[in-house]
Amino acid sequence: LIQIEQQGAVRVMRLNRPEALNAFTATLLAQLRQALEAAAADATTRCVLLTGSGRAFSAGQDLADPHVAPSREPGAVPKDIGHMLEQYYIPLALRLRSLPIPVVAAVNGVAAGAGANLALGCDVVIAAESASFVQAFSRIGLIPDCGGTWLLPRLVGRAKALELALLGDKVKAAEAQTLGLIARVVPDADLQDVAMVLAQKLAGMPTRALVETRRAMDDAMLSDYESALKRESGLQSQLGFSHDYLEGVAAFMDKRQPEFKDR
Ligand code: LHQ
Repeated sequence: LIQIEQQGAVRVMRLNRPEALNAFTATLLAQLRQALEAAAADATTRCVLLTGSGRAFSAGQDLADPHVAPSREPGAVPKDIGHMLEQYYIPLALRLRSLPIPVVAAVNGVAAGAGANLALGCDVVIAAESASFVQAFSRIGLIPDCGGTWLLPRLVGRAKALELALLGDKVKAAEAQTLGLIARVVPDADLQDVAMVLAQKLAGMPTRALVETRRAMDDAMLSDYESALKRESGLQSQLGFSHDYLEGVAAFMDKRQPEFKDR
């Protein structure tokens, strides 16, 4: 259900259930998590590019999946759909956010529900002009999950976050960019190429510094200014001992291209 392709140091993961708009089943979610683990464990992979095949990035949880579909039989025992989050989505969202390499999301079409929020949790999110984002949860009586309640107000502020989450309307890529929900919009025909160039660029950069930047920013969201300054200093100390710092400064001084290799 996931197409995996290696292009140099970039591992492309393509959600591949196009007939169902790449809606998530337990199997697809397990495969995605496994693919992330494999990329994390492979020392030659320095960036992940996550995208979808067909006309959607992902329609979110597959609502026909027996794990979550409420039974319509009278007297049927209701399911605890929270299990699906505990067992599949939370570990996946945590792994995406803690991966030792950067993750680019190339949103090729509609991203709804968990599909939207998993994409928005990636490090750099770019989208095709025809892509869109839908906080579909409220439409079916749920709240934003996969980090939506955390991500949305941080990305776009409380007023817009609540508007997006309460109304559950489709937001086009251009508006998503204006709001600060995503980084960049590109013409449909260019999405895969632009995403690959971006991913290759990140793959050639000092991976540890990139990953610590992500972590420091996430941590800073929860802390005061002085604590953030001190955490930056602690991380800077560690990075100062790294090969990539030595190499980066040496290459700058020698006016040559650096060769980064830490991970
Ligand atoms: C679908 C789906 C879908 C099944 C389209 N499932 N079939 C976590 C854990 C526990 C519980 C619940 O949730 C979660 C997290 C979540 O992700 S909750 C949110 C789940 N997702 C949604 O509610 C989105 C539902 N889908 C839509 O709103 C629309 O389909 C979108 C906006 C994605 C696309 O709209 P259109 O481009 O107009 O396509 P469409 O609606 O015509 O869909 C095409 C087909 O895909 C259609 O089937 P059909 O047999 O008529 O061709 C849809 O029923 C099916 N489909 N999403 N999530």
